[in-house]
Amino acid sequence: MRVLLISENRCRENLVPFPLGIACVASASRNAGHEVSALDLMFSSDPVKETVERVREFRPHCIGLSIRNIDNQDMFNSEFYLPPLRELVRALRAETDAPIVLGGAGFSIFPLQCLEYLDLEVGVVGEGERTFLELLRRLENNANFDSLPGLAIRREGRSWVNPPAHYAWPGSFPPPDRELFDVRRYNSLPGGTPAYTANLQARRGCHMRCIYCTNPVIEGKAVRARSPSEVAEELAGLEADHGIRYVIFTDSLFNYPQGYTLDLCREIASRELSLRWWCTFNPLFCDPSVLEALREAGCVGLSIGNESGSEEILSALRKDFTRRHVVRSVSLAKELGLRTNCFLLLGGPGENERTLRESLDLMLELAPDQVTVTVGIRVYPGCELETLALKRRAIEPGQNLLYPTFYLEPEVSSWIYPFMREFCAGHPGWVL
Ligand code: B12
Ligand code: SF4
Repeated sequence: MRVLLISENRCRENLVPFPLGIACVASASRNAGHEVSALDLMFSSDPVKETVERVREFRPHCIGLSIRNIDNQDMFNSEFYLPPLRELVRALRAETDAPIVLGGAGFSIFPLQCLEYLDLEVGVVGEGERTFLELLRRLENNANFDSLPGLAIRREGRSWVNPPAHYAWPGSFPPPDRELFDVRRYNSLPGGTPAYTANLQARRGCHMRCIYCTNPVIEGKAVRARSPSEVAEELAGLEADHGIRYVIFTDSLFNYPQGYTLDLCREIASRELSLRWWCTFNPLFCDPSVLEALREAGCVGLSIGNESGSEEILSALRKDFTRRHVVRSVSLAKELGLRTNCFLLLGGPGENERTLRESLDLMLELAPDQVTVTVGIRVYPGCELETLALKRRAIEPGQNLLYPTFYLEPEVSSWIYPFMREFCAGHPGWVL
């Protein structure tokens, strides 16, 4: 089949990521013998025009549309990304009868809401490779796909999601296609504005239970890691084949499990790459041997998801680690010369003036290179925060959370944002 795959992400907040997910779907589709055309709208000056032109040229039998971001997750400067996407879908519908299949991280959180908002029929929830191929096979054979695992369907007034059969990755799918979606366009070094960054994934899944987080919903709760040599080979290929100098790992828990992380770092170090990389670091699994191995393998910095410096808030968010873990992680990383970016997620359940002060004091004491601050927590369906927000009447039963919705503790809601804006302005390295 002729398959057109579109990455619609045009968000330039934070770092601008290579469209890794749809690049995975592209290589799986090509391997299965489909003719694939790729369209990355990040760099387009007129996305609708460019998309329509591509459809006329390529005449796809099926269109895959990846939705990474729904909004910018910023309570005080909220941007909702779906209205321009609706225009794009309308233009596609006017041009072709080819089925339009949705997928991606944002879509997987809100499958039925996205189908409704965009007035479409079908999408793939979670891991895309296998389900999308099976859907293509059934479309090609005019076969029924109503009960295909991993599909969300909306038709004739009914809508439903078929749970995925099981998660198949890793190792069973080919590495992402970085030619069709051209990774060379994502080759800035840190500090570039915006910073277009290449990326790589070694593991999927997270077994933790932080109350606000969608990762276990998107990727599943079981941590599944690829073979260290395969990941190191892919990293080496980014440097050798595409000239990439800097990479971010997308794994949510890069330092877990410890044995795997050590093996992976050893494999990467053995390739003697000049490329440098950055990853996440969870304070709960902090071990000096891991930090040393990371540095030896070319890691230059860590995103440390501490979120708070108050024991009470850490516990309310179910972070499963304490201040002691945070102190140890940041101190050890700094001793080893790794750059550190700590995160503060403020205004969640139980936040008050004292807990806020504890967080600020801890960050001032540890002095990481950057503190990234978020005020107000985005409420997502299926997360414990949703239940809590309902109980506290911060949201209404049945409220459509597709439209950016946040939890902000009433006790701090009137002053915390202006206070933090001023605080960050007065502290270099603090970003709100
Ligand atoms: C890593 C990450 C980042 C890194 C990216 C670094 C980099 N260079 O890649 C950083 C920290 C920079 C970042 C920034 C942001 N992020 Co972010 N990020 C993630 C994370 C953890 C992983 C994304 C990823 O690359 N996964 C790996 C790839 C392989 O998986 P995938 O894209 O999901 O693709 C698979 C499936 O979805 C599916 N699929 C994908 N496309 C398609 C298409 C079709 C047709 C089909 C069938 C299937 C399919 O198949 C793929 C392979 O199995 C996700 C959460 C998550 N677990 O998904 C959040 C996530 C995507 N981010 C999110 C957000 C909001 C942001 C920011 C806006 C935050 C901010 N204000 O700064 C920015 C936006 C950046 C930008 N310009 O786009 C939200 C999006 C939801 C929302 N509310 O919009 C998520 C879901 C986290 C969350 N809160 O739930 N992010
Ligand atoms: S915040 Fe991090 S550790 Fe917690 S559930 Fe999400 S990905 Fe896992």
